[in-house]
Amino acid sequence: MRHSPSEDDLLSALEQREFYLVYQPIFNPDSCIVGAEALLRWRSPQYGLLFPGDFIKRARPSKSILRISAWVMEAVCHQLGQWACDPVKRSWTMSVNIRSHQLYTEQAITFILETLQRYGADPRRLYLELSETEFLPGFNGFSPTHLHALHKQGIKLALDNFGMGYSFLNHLKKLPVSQIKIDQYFVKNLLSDGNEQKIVDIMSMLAGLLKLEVAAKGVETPEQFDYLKKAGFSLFQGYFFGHPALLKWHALDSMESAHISSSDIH
Ligand code: G
Ligand code: MN
Repeated sequence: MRHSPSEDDLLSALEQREFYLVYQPIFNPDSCIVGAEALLRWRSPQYGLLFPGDFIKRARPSKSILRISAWVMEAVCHQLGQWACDPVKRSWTMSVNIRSHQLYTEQAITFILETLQRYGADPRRLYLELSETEFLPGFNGFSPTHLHALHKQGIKLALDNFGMGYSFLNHLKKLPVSQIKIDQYFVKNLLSDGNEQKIVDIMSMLAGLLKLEVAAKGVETPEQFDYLKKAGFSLFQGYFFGHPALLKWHALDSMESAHISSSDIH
């Protein structure tokens, strides 16, 4: 895309209901689905299909970014509430990427808790994925106290893109982390690069010692799955298992009005 969308573009896209979520399934070592990660997409008449990295670039949140983040939280809580009524899906977890700005204020924390409650969604099923690249020294302006408040209510924190950002291992002690999710970069070269294997093994051992779940994303082949399973990984996500896709049962009105076929794959 040649031009970054303006603040007005983003606000108008929200108004026109051009944002939607796709979900990528997450599997356990027995190849059973145990949850999904919600991923934001924007189908813009002007720019085409856009991914979050195309339009959420600025470190400081603008009004539109804050509103989009709130919309995402609302949509995932709605979906989690729907799953709670289904005998199979009620045990699924929902992972969602969040940015540190969603943890700045007490009101932001209250919003997450109230939204879960409003849709009858179980906080224990929600995983907030905070990318390690958000961890500038000093926590990028958010307060760890807020994460502890969410943790008390049962919400889980996953450190996303683990190994790619500021791998301050003391984050694992200072923050109520439940899961580390290693970046797909490490999975990509797993079978051709012995060093990558060692790094993956060490990350899995670290997670085991700290009693954290360890998840891999970007799993594309059965060989990668086998290696990661043997290395002790507990959760798997990637094209080998399923692409991010729309859910047939995703019944938010705004999604339906987007006229996107349920077989659409992204
Ligand atoms: O960082 P984040 O959790 O948002 O990463 C998810 C992104 O990675 C999605 O946008 C998705 O399209 C992409 N993705 C998911 N699975 C795979 C995979 O197996 N291989 C590759 N190359 N990309 C993937
Ligand atoms: Mn993620």
